Amino acid sequence: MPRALITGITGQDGLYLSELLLSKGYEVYGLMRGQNNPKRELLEQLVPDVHILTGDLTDLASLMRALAEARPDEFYNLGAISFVAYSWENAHLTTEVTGTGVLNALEAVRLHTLATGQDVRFYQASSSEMFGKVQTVPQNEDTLLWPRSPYGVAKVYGHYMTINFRESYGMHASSGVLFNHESPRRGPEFVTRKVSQAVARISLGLQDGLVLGNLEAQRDWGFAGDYVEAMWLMLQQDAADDYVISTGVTHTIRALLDAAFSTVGIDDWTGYVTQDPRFVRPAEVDLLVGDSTKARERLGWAPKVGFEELVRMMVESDLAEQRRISGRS
Ligand code: NDP
Ligand code: GDR
Repeated sequence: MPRALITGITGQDGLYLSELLLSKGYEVYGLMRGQNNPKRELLEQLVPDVHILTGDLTDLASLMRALAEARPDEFYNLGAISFVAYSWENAHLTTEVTGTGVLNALEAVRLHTLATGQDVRFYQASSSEMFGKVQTVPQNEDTLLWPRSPYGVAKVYGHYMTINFRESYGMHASSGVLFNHESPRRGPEFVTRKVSQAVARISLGLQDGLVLGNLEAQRDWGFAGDYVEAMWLMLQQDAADDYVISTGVTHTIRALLDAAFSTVGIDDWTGYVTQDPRFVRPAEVDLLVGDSTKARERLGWAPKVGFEELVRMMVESDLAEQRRISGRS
């Protein structure tokens, strides 16, 4: 039975990836931080077969302990401070967790291999945010990186450190440059879930309106369930490498609003949405659209869920949740 250790187990991707690996017969270990993590209950409810270990990406010894206990064949480093807007206000902390945390994870795996002789394949959760002020459209594995946020800068560090460990120590370390991927499990601070939750509440008469920032930004949005499959595929290859994972189709926030409101029968949303500079970022990433030709040709990976279906899935899930919470139909 193959064994896997996942950091960021309580996040959106951690949940989908652990379900995928469990369905493939893996023994799955998840690293959870904090002495009383509020997400523990949900984790135990959704994936009761995951073995929970405590640890933190900023604490090398805790990672080494987790590795000694899990003895994984595969290590998926999904843990991060992942909210881009937050990273300007907490730049140093973001650097420590999202950037230096990757070095800690790589070092822990390297030292574990030296001590035990066990080879561990490593996955790093890199991001399209690294492309930032995009130098080509669409973006692929050769596009120059030009991050625009402390989060993006930290991810670039983790990305190059992963490549460096592969080249310096021959580690099977792959980096997935994933574009935005969403789901009903997306955190409510991210724009897709903020919109789907608000649209559900507005249609049930529980909320009057929605306040957003930049409506012109464009994102290449896919479904998280499809994207965790690409992570797993990367670690099944003979040689480690880097891959862009995306749908190749980009939409504005306005198009997201069109799709979400139309799900509840509202064609003109302008009366519900206002803009506030509070949600506008100091530097924006205007046009993200990925080219996943390499992943398609070498991994045989392609996204299954399209934009309209994804938005509908999220709004319908939030409608069901809001009906349950409020008792309204
Ligand atoms: P989430 O924000 O949902 O999850 C982040 C996870 O990291 C949580 O489990 C969180 O734990 C954990 N974490 C935070 N700080 C630490 C720490 N100090 N030590 C250990 N774990 C920590 O992110 P996603 O699931 O959406 O994303 C997974 C990874 O993929 C992240 O690295 C993200 O940056 C990256 N990524 C995501 C994309 C997306 O569109 N979703 C696109 C490209 C990259 P806790 O619950 O305790 O806060
Ligand atoms: P992003 O996701 O920054 O791309 O990072 P987010 O959903 O936060 O923002 C997407 C775009 O929407 C615009 N926007 C708003 N965003 C938020 N959160 N709230 C608002 O009110 C709002 N109004 C407009 C933003 O300006 C932006 O252009 C996500 C994270 O998962 C990262 O961890 C990951 O690396 C990248 O995707 C790829």
